[in-house]
Amino acid sequence: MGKNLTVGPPLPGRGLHVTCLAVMLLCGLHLTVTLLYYLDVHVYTGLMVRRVGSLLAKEGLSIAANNTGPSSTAAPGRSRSPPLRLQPCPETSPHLVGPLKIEFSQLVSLEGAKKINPLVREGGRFTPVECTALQKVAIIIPFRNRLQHLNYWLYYLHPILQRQQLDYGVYVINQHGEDTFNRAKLLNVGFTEALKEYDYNCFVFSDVDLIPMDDRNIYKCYSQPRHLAVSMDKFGFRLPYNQYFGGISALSREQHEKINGFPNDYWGWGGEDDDIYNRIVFKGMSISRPSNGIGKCRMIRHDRDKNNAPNPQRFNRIARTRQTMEHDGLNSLKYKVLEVKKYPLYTYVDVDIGGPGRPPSG
Ligand code: UDH
Ligand code: NGS
Repeated sequence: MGKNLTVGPPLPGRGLHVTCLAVMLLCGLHLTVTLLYYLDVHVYTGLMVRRVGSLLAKEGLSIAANNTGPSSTAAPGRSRSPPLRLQPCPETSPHLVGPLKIEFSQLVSLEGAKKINPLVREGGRFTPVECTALQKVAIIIPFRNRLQHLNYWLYYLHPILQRQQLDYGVYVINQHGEDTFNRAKLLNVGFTEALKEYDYNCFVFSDVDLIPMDDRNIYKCYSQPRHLAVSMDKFGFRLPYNQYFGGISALSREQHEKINGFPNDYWGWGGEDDDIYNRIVFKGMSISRPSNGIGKCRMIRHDRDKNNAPNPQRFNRIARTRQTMEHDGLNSLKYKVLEVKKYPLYTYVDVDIGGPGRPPSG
């Protein structure tokens, strides 16, 4: 009898049993891995959202309403790359506060601007951690000798741009030397240099002395080129004329390339923005604008700059945009970068763009 007591069933049955056991083991393993993965992503995302949410609620939003940025030095998400499964940010950011109090009675230091923007990374980069930004925006500022204006700009704009949930970078393009200023060429340089660093798909071109008075004026791109400085204090909060495209504008990479960028040949003050307007219209596009209320901006008052006298050729030039735009623009842009420096709140590009009748060095 004892001899007949076998441990398992006869051979064919035992084979089946082993297969069943193996399948069950595999299923168990699969379940465990799925569970671990699920827990990791969700616990981590949850933590991040809660951390950022409380940061924004506690510090960012309340202080932002007073026109400053978050004051905590904690920087969620910096030590670890963002989780893989972030949702796209909503069309309208929940952090916007609307009208803002903008004033220039007290001087602002770079240190002050830095302190209130602890989440901005070196070079003036920011990426929301709670969602995937809808656009990658390079903000390009033409610049020379306006440091105090730049401090105000950084102080006011960084908190606004963060509340707008943009993946953005700030590029200050400094015209080296004393030649006549050339705003539009500097903007072309900014477009080209920013693209060397990151796959930006939207470009906001802003004068250094213009601050929006409402954070619903979003620094992003639309299906048509966007004009943002529609209602400036110096013009009595109205457009000076219908075709006005100066101050702050936004073009997607495609829109900018479609018009061959901006003209390189407007030396001195005036007309380059009208040329850009012409280019847009000649390529069959139109201008999109926020409402007058949302598009309110303040300009920092200043005297006329040195080496930026009104350009006597500007009227002749804007009369010929249709012809010149084909060969003057991104396809003829020549310059020499002398230095790229990463500051905490912006990337500084010092550039030789030449002068009227003088090609760039090198
Ligand atoms: N810019 C500089 N440095 C200069 C000249 C211009 O940084 O020397 C930049 C700056 O970003 C400025 C932008 O280029 O905001 C446009 O400059 P602009 O001179 O064309 O326009 P803005 O409206 O001044 O600043 C116009 C002349 C103001 C005369 C005022 C007399 N009360
Ligand atoms: C127009 C200029 C634009 C300039 C606008 C506002 O006359 O370049 O005034 O200037 N066009 C020409 O001169 C052809 S502002 O008052 O901001 O200095 O942007």
